[in-house]
Amino acid sequence: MMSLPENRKGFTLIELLVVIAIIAILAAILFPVFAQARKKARQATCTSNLKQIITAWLMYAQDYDEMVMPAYDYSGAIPGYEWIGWWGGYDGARIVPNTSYLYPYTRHEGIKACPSWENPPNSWWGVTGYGYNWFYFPGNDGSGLQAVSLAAVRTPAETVAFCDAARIMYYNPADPTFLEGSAYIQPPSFDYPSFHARHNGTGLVAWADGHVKVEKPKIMRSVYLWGSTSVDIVTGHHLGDIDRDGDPNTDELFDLQ
Ligand SMILES: [Ca+2]
Repeated sequence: MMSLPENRKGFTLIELLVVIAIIAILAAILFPVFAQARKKARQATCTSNLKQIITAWLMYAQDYDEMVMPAYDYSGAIPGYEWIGWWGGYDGARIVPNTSYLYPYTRHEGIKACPSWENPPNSWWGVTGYGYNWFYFPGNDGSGLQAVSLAAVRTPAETVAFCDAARIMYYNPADPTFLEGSAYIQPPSFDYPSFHARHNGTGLVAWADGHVKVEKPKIMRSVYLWGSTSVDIVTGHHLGDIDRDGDPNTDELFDLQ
């Protein structure tokens, strides 16, 4: 009968432990890489969503004599609640996405959701991701939302149309720092930072010329929301403004100039 040579004893406990340790070290190195890759994939989906939205927005303007898409003002629906939206009409109970201005061009409700939005969204009213530059685009002369011509936008490549957006429900007595999605983005002068940097500290912006780009949120005030919310709460939620000149009183990337 053949017997195994003396030097073939199988693994010793030490060898086994070393192998396990190496596997653990490799896993520790690779798992963050996988997580990073997942984040990047989500950002790519988000970029694609915004690209479809801004393309549909430009197509809408082409079909309506160069007048840009208006916004819906549902503020009367809940007394005291400021509520502007763009992805559907309100039927008295909820937002109906397939009635939105852009739906004939997108034919897909899913593009309104950012895959990196992890908070439970108030999706029944459709606030799951992207805010519209509602103040300058539909235009507001104090008497309500007004139509604006695409030709009135002097620098489309430097004018925000849509972006990752969320907002602090500062007047929610149960939790004054509760974050919810926002279907509108406020310009810096509103003192209501709602640009949401949910992709590794950056957020995505769709500009009026049709391109989509990452931006870093700007913090330009010492307190926010009319002096009642600390910078820590704002930055803790990854919120900020989109701005170029560092002056919170000018809306150079939002106004039509
Ligand atoms: Ca500014």
